[in-house]
Amino acid sequence: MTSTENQPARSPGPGGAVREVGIAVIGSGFAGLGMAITLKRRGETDFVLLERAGDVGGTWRDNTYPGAACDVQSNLYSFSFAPNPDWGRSYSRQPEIQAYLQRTAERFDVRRHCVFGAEVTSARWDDAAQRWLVASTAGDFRARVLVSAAGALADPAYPDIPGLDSFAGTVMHSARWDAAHELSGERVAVIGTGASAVQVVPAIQPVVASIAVYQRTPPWVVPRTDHPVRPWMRSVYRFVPGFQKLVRATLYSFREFLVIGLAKNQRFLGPAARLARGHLHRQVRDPELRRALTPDYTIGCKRILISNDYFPAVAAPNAELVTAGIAEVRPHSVVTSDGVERPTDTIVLATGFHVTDLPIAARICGRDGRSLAEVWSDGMVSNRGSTVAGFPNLFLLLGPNVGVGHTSMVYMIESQVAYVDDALKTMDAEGLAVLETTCQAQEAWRSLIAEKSTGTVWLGGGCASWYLDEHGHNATLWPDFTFRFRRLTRILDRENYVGVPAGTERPDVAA
Ligand code: N01
Repeated sequence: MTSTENQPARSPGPGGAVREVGIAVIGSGFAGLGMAITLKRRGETDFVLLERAGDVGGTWRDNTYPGAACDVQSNLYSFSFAPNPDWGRSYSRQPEIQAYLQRTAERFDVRRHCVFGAEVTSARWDDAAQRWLVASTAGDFRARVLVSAAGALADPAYPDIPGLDSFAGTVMHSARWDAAHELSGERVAVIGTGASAVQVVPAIQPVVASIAVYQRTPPWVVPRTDHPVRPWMRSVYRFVPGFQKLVRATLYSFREFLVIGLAKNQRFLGPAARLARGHLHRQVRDPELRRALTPDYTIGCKRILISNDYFPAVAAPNAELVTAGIAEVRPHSVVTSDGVERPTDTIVLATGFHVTDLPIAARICGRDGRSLAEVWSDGMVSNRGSTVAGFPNLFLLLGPNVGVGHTSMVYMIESQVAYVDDALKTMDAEGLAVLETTCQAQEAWRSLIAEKSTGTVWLGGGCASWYLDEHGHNATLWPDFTFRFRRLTRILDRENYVGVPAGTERPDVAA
């Protein structure tokens, strides 16, 4: 797709004229920026990033709760083409990651392709025009190609707890934090004990009057080997970039070993379980509390959490771990199923995101008018987590079965971006107006995922998790080594696609 346009992104012109673009990318988090930078680096400029918020950053812009940090080391959780020698800590906190994304967007000059305040409300494939018609809160676009980089951790999930709407105090989701709200001296309820909760609880416990942590399922928690990066080490990274690459490769390889236990043979998870049990033992003295914090499922079935201060925070004198289920919320309290009523000023919902029921899926409609959500009602299907039959010229970043819990999502994003970029180059090279994957390719991919998922800890580890869809299928995780995913997405599997040359009609494809 050669560039025909080289101008700053802007909302549609006066009168709401529809703007023509080559490629419309939804979202400007790691995935959207990675796509944009890749396009830019090869000279493509006819694209826009449609961003519903007012800045780039995605989940790292939105998750500003106290204690928000990454649980993958920054030398790995960053773009391979934009290493940062200046990370202040081995595991960076949210402000530093967000600043990195902002800086990277500036450095590669992709900000001028961003249309901020552009929430995509619908995207419809027009088969006659061979274009995506994209409606957004900042105007309408006609795009030859649509890339959804909306992400899986974009839309907070709010729990369906009776009476929650009637609560008279403040209710905040961890991903929609209200920094202006003063928590000091308050009685706070935190609902959920996932990756967000184990970060927010220790960050607020010292300032609140009391904190009740409502736990449905205890997480496995291992120590966090976080440390500041010394100035001399930053100098080494700056002047010997090869060394930082080596550190990155070492971190990557070390984390990949976990896949052996998670996806191949759960016996190899033994050392991780012992590490987590020892951590709990050292940090929590009270046997009853320890018991309540001990998971009864195999480690890795849910995301393994890393924290040095979660257990001490829960064991603090002003904290209480509540294991009874929440029966209802009243205007000034939370009531559990055992009848205990705890007066509460603020409720923090650390209850996660819509992952297997992505809201964006309901807004993207394919060739037959059905939305992705409708097509996926029996389970999310795709070819390589990137394309879906019936949705021509649509590419998904962070689509089905691309998630990972053990390593950096940025690695997966870069793998997918390379795949999408190769697809776009193939379209240009072959003069294709339309590229669409086949149902057969999708079925083959579904079988591959099912086969690889068999015997993994995510299916057999004895827990319920958002990794699985309502049918109990692995809908979100890549169930193998990530280098295998990279190999499968290195170039476009052209044989799995139907291409329609410009100026011709699409041939019928057997379902
Ligand atoms: O959300 P979660 P999260 N009543 O879905 C509980 C990423 N992340 O925001 O386990 C009571 O993991 C639920 O209980 P249960 C990372 O990918 C990354 O913490 O279902 N409880 C669980 O404890 C992560 O995986 C970083 O029984 C309810 C919790 O809420 C993803 O974000 C940092 C409930 C939800 O946990 C999501 O993590 C933070 C209800 N009705 C997050 N509904 C990094 O460092 C839900 N729960 C990269």
